Amino acid sequence: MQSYNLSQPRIPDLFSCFNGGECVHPAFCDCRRFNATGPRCQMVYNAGPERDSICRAWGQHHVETFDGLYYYFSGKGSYTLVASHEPEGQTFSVQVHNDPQCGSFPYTCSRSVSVFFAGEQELHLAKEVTLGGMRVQLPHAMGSVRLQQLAGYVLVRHQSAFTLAWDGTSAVYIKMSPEFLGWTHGLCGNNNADPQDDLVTNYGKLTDDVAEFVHSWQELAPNQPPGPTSFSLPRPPCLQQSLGTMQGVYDRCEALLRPPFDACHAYVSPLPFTASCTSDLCQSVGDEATWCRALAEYARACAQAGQPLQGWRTQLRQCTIHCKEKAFTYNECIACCPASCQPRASCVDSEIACVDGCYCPDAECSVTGDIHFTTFDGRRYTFPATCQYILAKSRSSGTFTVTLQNAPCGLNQDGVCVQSVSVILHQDPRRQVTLTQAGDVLLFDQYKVTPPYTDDAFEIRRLSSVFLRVRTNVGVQVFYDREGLRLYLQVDQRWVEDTVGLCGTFNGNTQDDFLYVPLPWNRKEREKWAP
Ligand SMILES: [Ca+2]
Ligand SMILES: [Ca+2]
Repeated sequence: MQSYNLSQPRIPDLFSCFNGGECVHPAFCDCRRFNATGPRCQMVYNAGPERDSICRAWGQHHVETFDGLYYYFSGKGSYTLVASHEPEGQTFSVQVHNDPQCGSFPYTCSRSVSVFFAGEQELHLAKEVTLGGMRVQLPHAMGSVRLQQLAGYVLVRHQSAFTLAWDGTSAVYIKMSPEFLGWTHGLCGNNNADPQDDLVTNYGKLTDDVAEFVHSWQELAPNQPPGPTSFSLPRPPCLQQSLGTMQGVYDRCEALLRPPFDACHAYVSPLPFTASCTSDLCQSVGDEATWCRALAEYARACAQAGQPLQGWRTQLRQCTIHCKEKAFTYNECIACCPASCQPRASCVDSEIACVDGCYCPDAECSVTGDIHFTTFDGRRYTFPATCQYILAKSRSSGTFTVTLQNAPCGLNQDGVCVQSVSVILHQDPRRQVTLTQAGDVLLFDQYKVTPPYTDDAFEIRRLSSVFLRVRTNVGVQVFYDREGLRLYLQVDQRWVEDTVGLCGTFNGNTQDDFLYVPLPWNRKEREKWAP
């Protein structure tokens, strides 16, 4: 409960403490509200047992270290978030650049991140991605580093060191690979699983003074002239608030202590996020978008810990996200490494589980008329060749393959039509269904069946006088209208990042739909896919 006395006149610096702390004596902060610690309540430990050792820096002022120490930092410059001090092997560092002019709205201020790898040019993540000042198209590979776009995020994976996710505006998440246990320093701490020893300055001093610690990691921005860097005592964001205002701020941020957020309390502590939310609301005068964004940070931490709070935005209507692209839907947890990814070669030990954002729901690829294709991601093209092609298949497994046989058709045989479509599961000819333009439904490429037909792998039905549907038990279905020359192939979310063929790479990015020709294919298969 509150420790202040309502009958007393308000002392001007009641909120001269951080993180929900209240000044009860000129030299004493009561930090109990959010279990904060430090002389001015600058820190909150995240005791959640399932935190995934991710360092997070969001808004302009919030950092939670790899080991789970949250602190408010009021810096307006550039800072080293994480750097390795491994004696040998690759070295790298990640810097964050705050907005020196940031005023009321911490999530709309500018922010960017620089990643430096030994022997490489600066990789700069802002609204765009640049390498040595040149814009980079994603996906992109450079040495052992791979860059990828996923929903609104840019993912940077270093094969043996870390994965970094940048949300495009203010938040950056970094997860180190196990070999780096204890081998980092910077604002993200030393990554040794002990939250008590994270505030080590760049001159090796363990301190409990957040301001001294943060200042020691300040860097000159790449194009900033050298000069004196300011180092003033940080000012708590709620310093000037009235008691009544603070009651309202607490009440709104303590939404994180109630349903639906309580479903995650056992895994990730909500207290650092409740505390950071109050700072954000004091700074932004209670702005609703800021409030939603502050709550979203806890939801992200839960999703990253494998406990996504599905549907929290529908329960708090104000926080609903409307996707710009009509075909996309909002998803709390888009897998960074799909479950279908076998072998998990592209997924390193340091993988961040998932990110939130607008993404393609189950995807549909279509082939219509004179062989007009629309890929899973919505890219359109025409490809009127007559041959057999792979429409789509799992890139990493043989779980499904859908092939297409085109043939000349039309009055003068000058058009091209789908002659047949086949669905093959587990590369097993006994698990094959073929629909032909003549109207036949064939099993194993030879036995005719009449729909409705069901076995352990397929369900074949006539949906209308013209549409046939083949549904599989692996999240793939085909709709075929032989008279109307229409063919639709639907795959569900488990196939994100795991399709190739004429339907493209299902990953929300139309740019790479023609890029992948996976190497392990044998020649016979490759010829099927492209002439
Ligand atoms: Ca530590
Ligand atoms: Ca694609």
